[in-house]
Amino acid sequence: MSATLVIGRYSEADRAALASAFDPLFLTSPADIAGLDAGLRAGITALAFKGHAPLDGAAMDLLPNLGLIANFGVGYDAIDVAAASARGIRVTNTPEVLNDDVADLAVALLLAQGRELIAASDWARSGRWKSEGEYRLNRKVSGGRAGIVGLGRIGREIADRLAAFKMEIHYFARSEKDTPGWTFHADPVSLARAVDFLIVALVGGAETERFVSAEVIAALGPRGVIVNISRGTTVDEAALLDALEQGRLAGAGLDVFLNEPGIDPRFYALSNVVIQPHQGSGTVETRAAMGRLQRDNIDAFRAGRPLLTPVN
Ligand code: 8YV
Repeated sequence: MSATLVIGRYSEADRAALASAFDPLFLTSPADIAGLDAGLRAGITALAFKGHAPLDGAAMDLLPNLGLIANFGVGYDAIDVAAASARGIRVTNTPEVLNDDVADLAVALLLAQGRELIAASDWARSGRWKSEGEYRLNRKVSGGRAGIVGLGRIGREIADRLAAFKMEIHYFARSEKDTPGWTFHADPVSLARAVDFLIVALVGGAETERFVSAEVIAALGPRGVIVNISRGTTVDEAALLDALEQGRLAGAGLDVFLNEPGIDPRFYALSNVVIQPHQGSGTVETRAAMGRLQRDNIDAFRAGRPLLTPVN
């Protein structure tokens, strides 16, 4: 027997598509695997994974015949890929199909923060526009200096969009790219010093933990704004909160946090932070494409064909 296990919270449409394609077993979190009986566990060869709860070697050991973990998401930092490789388990993700949506949200966060869209909307809705007049002046974004931390697939989409906003484009990446007119910085402190708006588009995981450090935040300075659409781990969140509270940073636009969804309540008290509930890829269209790619990888694995988007 060769069964598929599905872990995570899926939309109705994805759940239905997974059910009709694989007749799988559904669980909410990796912690639930231990509750399955040993016979069921031994029959599982493919796992459709979604979410940010850690999937480690101990969980994999509970599934002795597992051959594939198909992740729903481009970021696979929740999965211990080294542990999977050591057990001969292949891992796939869903790159490319979400680039546009995540880049769109980064631009939206930048504009919402600079133009104070949330507070200005409240001003109109609450009747203050009518009783008190014009909303206060805010901050111009077009023509400013943007720094992209991580010029991968999503970072490049963000940079292309910001170039259309007549922004000066600076970036940090592991190596200089062929991007005429954009300025490469080999170190993030130098990047932060050169710009007003810092947009974080790094991959998650141990290697990039607190990459946007207290030193980077200090280099950005009191006119600086940080936008993060990557992972909460990539920014030193304690340093970010301190700087925002003490006026050493102008503001932030954040789609990702540590300990989602139970984020640090200090964020809620900050009117200069635009908060989004990790919804970068959260459109009907993109989530459908991500689900399709996840299922196509499982189909390929089951048929013995090359995986579409392998990670290891
Ligand atoms: C999540 C994401 O995967 O693709 C990623 O890396 O962060 C998101 O698209 C999605 O929310 C499912 O958990």
